[in-house]
Amino acid sequence: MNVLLLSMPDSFEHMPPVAIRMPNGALASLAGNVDDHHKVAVADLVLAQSNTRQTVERLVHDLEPDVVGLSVMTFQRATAFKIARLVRDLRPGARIVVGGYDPSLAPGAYEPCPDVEFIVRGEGERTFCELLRALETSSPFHAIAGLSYRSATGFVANADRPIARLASDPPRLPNRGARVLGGYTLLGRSVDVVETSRGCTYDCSFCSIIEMRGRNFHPYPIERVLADIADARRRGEGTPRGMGWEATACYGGLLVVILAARRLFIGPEEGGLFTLFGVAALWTAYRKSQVRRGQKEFWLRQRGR
Ligand code: B12
Ligand code: SF4
Repeated sequence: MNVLLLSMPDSFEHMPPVAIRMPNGALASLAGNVDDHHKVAVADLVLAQSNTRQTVERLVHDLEPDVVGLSVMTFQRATAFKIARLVRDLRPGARIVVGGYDPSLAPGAYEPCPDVEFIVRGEGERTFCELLRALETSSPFHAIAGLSYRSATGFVANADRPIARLASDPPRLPNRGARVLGGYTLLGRSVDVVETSRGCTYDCSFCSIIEMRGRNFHPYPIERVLADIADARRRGEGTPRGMGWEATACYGGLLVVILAARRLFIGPEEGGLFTLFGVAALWTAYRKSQVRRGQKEFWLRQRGR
């Protein structure tokens, strides 16, 4: 089957696309874990913010997807509905699946969007793989854990899928080769993401992670992390050198500029803030020197710690 996986174009607050255009690691992970005979394409629409409609039209036209998957965070829900509608208009026979934080945490919110037929709740690799098998063989959906599927009376929610045991039974590596758009950058440098663990043992009030998967922590085996880094490097989207610390460095520099501007235009800052910026500047200089000495760093995508 032809499968098109889309992340939403919306960015928010401290993630303006001029500074950060990250690949969605979840979609590459899903692409790497479906059966090999499927033709999967991943498109991060944050790379097409200014021409989202045209990009979706082109992708649907060129790739003729049988299944379209949308990865959605809460603040992206309205966009997801619009994109689902657009896909439905362009390709009425495509089966539309949503996954990610918003559909997992608020599946009921998708009842009024008739274009969405399936919700993958929680971790998606296995559920999505089994859904594709069921669609391909016209099998029933009721035995697929973690799936909600639309019936005449609304969504039917199957049992939850247990959390993946990453140490003993990790998903296969992400398929970065499935990406069909390019230009991922962090502060002007190419970037990629590598997953080291899932879950968290904390419970910050603003964070959805405990609600999403419970309070737990699962690291990948280190060999798997190294293989993933090697794959990211081979694919060439990210240059695994100094990336994480460049971010620190640039933020530090930015803070100093903001401080200077505020002192000039607003007046002296309080001592605490001044100290904070001073520490940031020192940290910046320290990390910059390490990067210059060739220290290799990555933007590690880690759920929790
Ligand atoms: C790493 C991370 C980032 C990285 C993203 C790296 C990347 N692009 O991959 C960066 C720093 C860029 C980032 C940015 C933001 N993030 Co963030 N981020 C996380 C973090 C720590 C891990 C997410 C992750 O990669 N998990 C690993 C992957 C494999 O798991 P997953 O994403 O859950 O995907 C699985 C399932 O959800 C499902 N799935 C997901 N999509 C789909 C789609 C389909 C079709 C299917 C079938 C399944 C499916 O299957 C996947 C594989 O198992 C989480 C918090 C946490 N501890 O988990 C917050 C989190 C996801 N971020 C969040 C937010 C709010 C943001 C920002 C909006 C912050 C901001 N203020 O700007 C921006 C949005 C940027 C953007 N436009 O996408 C929220 C989302 C909350 C919500 N309810 O929607 C979280 C949950 C933190 C929180 N505060 O609660 N983030
Ligand atoms: S993932 Fe980060 S923000 Fe969320 S509960 Fe854990 S420590 Fe807090």
